[in-house]
Amino acid sequence: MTKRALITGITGQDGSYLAEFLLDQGYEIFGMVRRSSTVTFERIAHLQDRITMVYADLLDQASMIEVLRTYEPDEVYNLAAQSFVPTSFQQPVLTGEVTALGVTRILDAIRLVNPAIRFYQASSSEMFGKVVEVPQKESTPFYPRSPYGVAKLYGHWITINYRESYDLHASSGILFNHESPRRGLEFVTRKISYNVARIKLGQAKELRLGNLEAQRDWGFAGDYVKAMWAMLQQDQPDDYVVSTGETHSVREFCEIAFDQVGLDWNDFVVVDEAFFRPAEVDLLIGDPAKAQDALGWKAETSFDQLVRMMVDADLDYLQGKLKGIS
Ligand code: NAP
Ligand code: G4F
Repeated sequence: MTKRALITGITGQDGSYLAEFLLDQGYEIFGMVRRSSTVTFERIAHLQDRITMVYADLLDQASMIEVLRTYEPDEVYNLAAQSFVPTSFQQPVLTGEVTALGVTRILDAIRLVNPAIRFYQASSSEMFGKVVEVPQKESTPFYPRSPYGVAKLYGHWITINYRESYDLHASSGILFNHESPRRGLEFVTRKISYNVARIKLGQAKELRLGNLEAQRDWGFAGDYVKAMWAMLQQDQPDDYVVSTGETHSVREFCEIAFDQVGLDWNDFVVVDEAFFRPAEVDLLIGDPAKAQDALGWKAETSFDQLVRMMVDADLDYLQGKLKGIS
């Protein structure tokens, strides 16, 4: 029988890759979108005729109960969130409502409508924050450093709580940073690749960034959505770190990105205090051993490939050869 999946956050980076992957697996896809005065479907424009769009909002529990009743999914992937760390410092309450309490709203909707639905929660390496162990694994204690990280930690624990209290098949993927040509323009990787392309094409003269020494375990989003799916195919729900096992600095990202277009990053990058955060996460590096052993999952795209892919895609995008990534 055809499996039915509901994806919240389908208009986001991960939602678009997960929808592609699940369609390839033969799923029927319901994409949860919120009302907007402009169209937000750019990342999924190429899939729109193969997806059923359903209107609901993580802030509105009744809308989610209605969606579950009407479309009867077998699996729910909760990717929706206020996901940008700096915005979480500016809008901490909204971030808590969406990114933290939104998870309870959807879990409770599942409990009420059909507890047999399998649930994926998009947890985050931001929960490790000021890391107390290197590398970070499933058992590493959490120490979030932003309202976003705190909200994700709530979402993580409420998922575990509903699993233990109501026997839901609810799993969390503790995903480390993952990027792609479809990454939002405000995140550092895409900000770099997009502006490198603009500089190469003569559309910009400099690139203003914050902390160049921050280190992240960066992978490719297209690889990571496969781990989400694999978690829901297991007999038992669980939590998994999903990462490459390597870490690189923002500076290294710049070096490779400018190298891809034959330029020296030192000539264009300007450090600007405006992009520093009230509290920083200095170093993230995940240990993906559990995901590798239990799910058979492994990151397939190297850091170098990722950076160069993003720069090339932005060059194409700015020259009108590629759509759907802004
Ligand atoms: P993203 O591109 O920012 O997408 C976020 C999605 O959430 C968008 O579709 C957005 O819809 C939707 N959304 C926001 N508020 C909503 C609300 N109130 N009701 C319904 N939908 C709402 O994020 P992403 O990079 O794809 O990440 C997917 C998930 O993984 C997020 O939960 C993120 O926090 C988490 N995560 C991401 C990473 C990473 O490195 N990418 C790592 C760990 C965890 P609109 O298009 O309408 O704004
Ligand atoms: O790209 P970022 O904004 O991502 P961040 O804060 O690591 O969060 C992302 O990854 C999390 C997983 O760990 C997700 F849960 C979350 O939703 C999001 O997807 O910043 C990365 C690093 C930071 O240390 C930041 O201080 O880059 C540094 N940075 C330096 N200059 C900058 C800039 N970040 C941004 N956004 N813009 C800059 O100009």
